[in-house]
Amino acid sequence: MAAEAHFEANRVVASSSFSASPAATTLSVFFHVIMENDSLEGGNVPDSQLEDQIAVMNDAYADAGITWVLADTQRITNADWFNNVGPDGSEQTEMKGQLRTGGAADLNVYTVGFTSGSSAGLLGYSTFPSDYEGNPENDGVVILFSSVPGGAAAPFNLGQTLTHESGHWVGLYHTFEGGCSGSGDMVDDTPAESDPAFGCPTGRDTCSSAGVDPIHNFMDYTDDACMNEFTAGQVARLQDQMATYRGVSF
Ligand SMILES: *[C@@H]1O[C@H](CO)[C@@H](O)[C@H](O)[C@H]1NC(C)=O
Ligand SMILES: [Ca+2]
Ligand SMILES: [Ca+2]
Ligand SMILES: [Zn+2]
Repeated sequence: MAAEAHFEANRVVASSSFSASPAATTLSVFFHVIMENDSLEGGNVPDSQLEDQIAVMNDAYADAGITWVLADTQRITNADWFNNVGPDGSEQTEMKGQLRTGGAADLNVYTVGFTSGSSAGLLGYSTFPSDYEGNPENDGVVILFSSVPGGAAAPFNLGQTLTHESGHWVGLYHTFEGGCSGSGDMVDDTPAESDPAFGCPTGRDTCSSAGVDPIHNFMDYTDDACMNEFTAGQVARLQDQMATYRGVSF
């Protein structure tokens, strides 16, 4: 709520919108491939999969006015980070402190294994634009290495994990944020849903308010093959979030 109050008070309205010409801004992506060893199972994601990942992102964000460009890839062998890095804890502080590069508008992506402890089983996590100023070193997205296109994490291996996590990074909440009541995800054209949807449950409708659950939205928890949209309202929000907190103009 504090973040939303700050956003309302400081909102920079981006110049373009969903209905206007979409081409607008180009953002750099820095991949940090964290490996346990040199094998594919050890996290050594090939360049071809990273390039395919960027292509998936560019399809997803085509109507949002964002083009992603792969700026650099670095490969680091560190079994502790690969296995244990989570949203809390010393591994994350250490890893990002040593590796993060660029400024507020540069997307740093760390691919890891999430095999142990509190991180076990995660697909990914991200910071929000409004977090940047207070902790720039922590800014970025951490994803499961096998969630990229061609990875082993079916049904989450078509690259939509990074679409979803970068959705947070550009300022979007989950479509199920807040459940059925209140302002939910702060976006008017995403129907409210009570909790995350999994798989691809066509027709799911968990809130009595108008509209079926937005199961095809990138900000739900459905399978990669089920996700295919950001709404016009999400595009307006993310453009204003990026203008307000990351200095990006559209
Ligand atoms: C590399 O790491 C993976 C993942 O932990 C493991 O399954 C594999 O046995 C390791 N390979 C070698 C050669 O150490
Ligand atoms: Ca909504
Ligand atoms: Ca409904
Ligand atoms: Zn999420």
